[in-house]
Amino acid sequence: MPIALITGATSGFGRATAYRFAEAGWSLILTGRRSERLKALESELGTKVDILTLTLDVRDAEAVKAAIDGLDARWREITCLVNNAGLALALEPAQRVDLNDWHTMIDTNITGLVNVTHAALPLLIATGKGASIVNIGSVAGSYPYPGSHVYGATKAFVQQFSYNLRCDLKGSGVRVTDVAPGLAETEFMLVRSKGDQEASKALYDGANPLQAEDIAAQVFYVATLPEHININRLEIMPTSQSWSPFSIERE
Ligand code: NDP
Ligand code: 8X3
Repeated sequence: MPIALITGATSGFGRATAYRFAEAGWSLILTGRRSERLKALESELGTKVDILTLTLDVRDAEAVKAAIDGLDARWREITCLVNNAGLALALEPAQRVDLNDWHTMIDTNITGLVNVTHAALPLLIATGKGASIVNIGSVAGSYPYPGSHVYGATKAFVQQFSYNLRCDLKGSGVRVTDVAPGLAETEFMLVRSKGDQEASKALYDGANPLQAEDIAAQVFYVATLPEHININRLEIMPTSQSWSPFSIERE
């Protein structure tokens, strides 16, 4: 069975993606920082498919390299890497943000994604045709909005890094896709608001947002297309979400 390596599998898109791939019988390498959630996934999915869990902070380049380099032969033939681990912080405007929040987003969404990609690339290239990297970007990488500051900028990085990887991977058979969701109901807003359940509820209430399973279905679709097809970018919004006019300050 093919193997998928999914980062941030303990919640939201990553967790739903683990379930989607398991439904199709894929073997799974699941990572996240919360080992109790990884254990729960192991017992929920481990009866159906082979699962290896790795408690890992993607920001720790050495730990990421050691974990991936240390995979034994049975787990090295990775067909799909889903770079999903990420977060937004700081709802305030840029001028009021705690600098640590900006660093955490950059360290996770950019450095973490790069750490995992760098460590996994040799394995994906060895798999060759049919292999893919699915990077979870965001609509925030393309469209500015107040309070997006560094978060949106990290997702713009994800988009351009995905395109640039494609150039270098030419001839390897490895595909790269930037999956860019809009409003989706996960623990995302709970993390962004630093635990404010009410803020999270208020964001999603009545908005009919995307659900984690909607994104998981798209990730699975992208990764299981015939090997000659590469979707470069897949942008997905709930029907309820669209754009506003430019904001103009008048004297
Ligand atoms: P969740 O908060 O539900 O899940 C985030 C996942 O990322 C968790 O499994 C968390 O695991 C993991 N994670 C966070 N930081 C780290 C870290 N340092 N090391 C390892 N794992 C980490 O949010 P979503 O499912 O919504 O978010 C998944 C991705 O989707 C993110 O990249 C996000 O930016 C993106 N996204 C989300 C949208 C939304 O509206 N929900 C829309 C567009 C993009 P743990 O805490 O156990 O480490
Ligand atoms: C999350 C989607 O619209 O909150 O990446 O920025 S949005």
